[in-house]
Amino acid sequence: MPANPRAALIGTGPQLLRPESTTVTETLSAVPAVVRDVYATVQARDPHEPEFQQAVHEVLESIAPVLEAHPEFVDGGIVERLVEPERQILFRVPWIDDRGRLQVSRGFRVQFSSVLGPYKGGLRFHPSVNLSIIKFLGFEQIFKNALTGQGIGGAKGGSDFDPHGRSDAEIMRFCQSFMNELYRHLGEHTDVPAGDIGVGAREIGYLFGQYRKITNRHESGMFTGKGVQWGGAEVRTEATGYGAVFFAQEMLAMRGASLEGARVAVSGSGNVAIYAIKKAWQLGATPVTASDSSGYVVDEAGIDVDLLRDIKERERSRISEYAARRPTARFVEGSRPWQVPVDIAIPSATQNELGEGDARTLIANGVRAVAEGANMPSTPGAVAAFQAADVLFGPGKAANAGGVATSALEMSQNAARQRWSFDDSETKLRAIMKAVHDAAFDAAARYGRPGDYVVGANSAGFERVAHAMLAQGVI
Ligand code: NDP
Ligand code: 2IT
Repeated sequence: MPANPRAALIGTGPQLLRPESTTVTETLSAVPAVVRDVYATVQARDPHEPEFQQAVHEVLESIAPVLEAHPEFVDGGIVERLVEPERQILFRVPWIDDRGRLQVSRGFRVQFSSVLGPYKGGLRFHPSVNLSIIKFLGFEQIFKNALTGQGIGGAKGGSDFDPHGRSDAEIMRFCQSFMNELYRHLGEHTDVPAGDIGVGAREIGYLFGQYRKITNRHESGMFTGKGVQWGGAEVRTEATGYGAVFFAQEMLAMRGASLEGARVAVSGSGNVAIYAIKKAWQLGATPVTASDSSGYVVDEAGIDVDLLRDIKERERSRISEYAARRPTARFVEGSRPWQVPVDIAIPSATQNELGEGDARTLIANGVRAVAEGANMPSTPGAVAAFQAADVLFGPGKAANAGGVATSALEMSQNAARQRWSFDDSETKLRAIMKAVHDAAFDAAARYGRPGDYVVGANSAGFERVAHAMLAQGVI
């Protein structure tokens, strides 16, 4: 093992995922000067936060027509306030590894906005986590959560702790230490975390258990994504991947098309990817790729989702193992799946994993729709290329909103001490994804950009947040 495994990972992982520069240099020519100044302030205040700047730039660029139609949002300082989190918590997470050595990780929770409800958003455990990543995710979460139409604010958190290769006992000790600090900032009416990269059912169990022990409260609605045996909602596990496929289906339906017979490229092989693959099969498509941080597999017979789950979820092994056990598949090391000719792409691994060059390859190969399962997986250049080529493009804020929307359903069930069936819950998810699609589609049309789901999702989410902020005064 290298002397500093975390430094080694930071050095290699992001390079694989940075297909091009994502530095944002464009001016925001269409927005009011005061909003351009807000962006300049963000750049000056947070110069070391490129992902946060990228996320802010995209939203500000999209909402120019909203600000023109609603001068009260500009006068009310909505944008100035939104780019500054309500609260940021940074903390030390000391823990002891299996060899008895002390390790110190860094913990984060950025509580961006509680204007629509308790702070809500996942926790990410990955060595690349830093304040820029958590702030970009928390900022996106404000508008995504507003778009769902449910009463949930926006937040994100996590740690630079790397769960890969750690024993269950190490994961548990880490989660307990993480919660020893974070518990005081959480609660079913205050802040309700869930999973994200590196945080699944196992981690949520340990985090919830420690919260319960420290507070002496079985407060089931303080975390979502819990096991279905102890307060978790049916369909929460499947919701983000299923929802992304439902969103693709809605976009295609606007053009009289469907998923039937389509070839689909999915990236990632975690929670979102696995259930996107499963739902794509159920709707008559053939998902042909999956990936992880080591490379991708292409399987012309279609991805065997049970085998993928065995390898990635149960064995926590590498994706190359899939090709080793499946004669129709091959493994391509150190690369992403965007060279494979497909009709539909569902990037479901991480931010900036699909660059402009990848987008051009997908377009040349005939891609018709892209639904983002991950948060901000497409770079700004890739988004522009898809839109210029008239490819249907569903941004993460809309396309992956099914996960957090089903978290809100879990909170409702916990509050009412009810349990809804799998089928009822999936029907609700299906309806929510249609409503999210329609809200984005309608807002795009209202603001003069028909078919532009980026403008539509950002505008519809922003409108809801801005009205609530104006009503609630200068907070
Ligand atoms: P998981 O941890 O379950 O899976 C993540 C997958 O992405 C793994 O295959 C992982 O590969 C790969 N990956 C992660 N980081 C990198 C990286 N730096 N480079 C290459 N591959 C990487 O996470 P989820 O499936 O939950 O999350 C995937 C995406 O979806 C994230 O962007 C997340 O923010 C977003 N999302 C998740 C929601 C949810 O409900 N879980 C809801 C909405 C969005 P490896 O195994 O090698 O690490
Ligand atoms: O990015 C996301 O929306 C999530 N990781 C899910 C958040 C949640 O609270 O369910």
